[in-house]
Amino acid sequence: MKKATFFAAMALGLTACVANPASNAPAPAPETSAVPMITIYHLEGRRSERVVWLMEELGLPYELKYKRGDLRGSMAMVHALGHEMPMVPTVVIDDQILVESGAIIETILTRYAPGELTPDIASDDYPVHLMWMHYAEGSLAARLFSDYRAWRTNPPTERSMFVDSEAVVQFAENHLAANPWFGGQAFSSADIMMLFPLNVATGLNLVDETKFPSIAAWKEKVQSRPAYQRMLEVARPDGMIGSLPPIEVRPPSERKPR
Ligand SMILES: N[C@@H](CCC(=O)N[C@@H](CS)C(=O)NCC(=O)O)C(=O)O
Repeated sequence: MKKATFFAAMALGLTACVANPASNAPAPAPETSAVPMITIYHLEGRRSERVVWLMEELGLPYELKYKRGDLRGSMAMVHALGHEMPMVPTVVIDDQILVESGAIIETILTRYAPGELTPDIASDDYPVHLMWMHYAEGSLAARLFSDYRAWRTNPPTERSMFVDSEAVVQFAENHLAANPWFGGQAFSSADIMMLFPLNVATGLNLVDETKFPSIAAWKEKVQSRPAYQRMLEVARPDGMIGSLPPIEVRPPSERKPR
């Protein structure tokens, strides 16, 4: 059983050309820092898969640390780092310890792969992409897990008047009914951020999967990407382990009129 897996660096296509409005000459490409070893502390089937998937999409080298089939053992490796916020993913770049998957992804893209998996900053897609980058954790995952806790401890019998799991997933469904990707016209890191919570939504039975056909079609598309498949091979070799139990009954999806 491997504790760490190393991947060889692949050729990078990192140049991005931005027009310089002042001189009409092409602006210099953003500088790409040399890529140091990036160590990803991982739990199978959890948010750290985002970072592994990103690295596979970019063909960047990384070291993956986890105990296969042993979520507690993998968490113990994170605790051993001594960081005050032991969460997964934790990523070490040079000697700096980082948490928060969205911030980790943005750091890696901005420093080591500028212009990759991000719409042009001047395009209409850019703010949309950035919104989904943040929505994934800020509104979607947060509300899914708060509903999950409520339904496990004190199951509601009526639909909440607040924005609930169904509403946060519906917003994503509506976007995908009109756009091929969360970042608009092209696959981007927003798609990488959004997959985990959308799998949580259906996996824990927080929403009725059949009501969200655009999300289902998008999941098939992203999960068949070669980089996603490579991620599964190294980061989830035995399939999903230690899943939380799904909720049994959801409240009715119709809201009572106020
Ligand atoms: N917003 C954080 C959430 C990180 C998080 O909660 N990770 C879970 C695994 S998916 C974790 O570390 N759980 C262990 C714990 O809460 O003790 C991110 O996106 O990285």
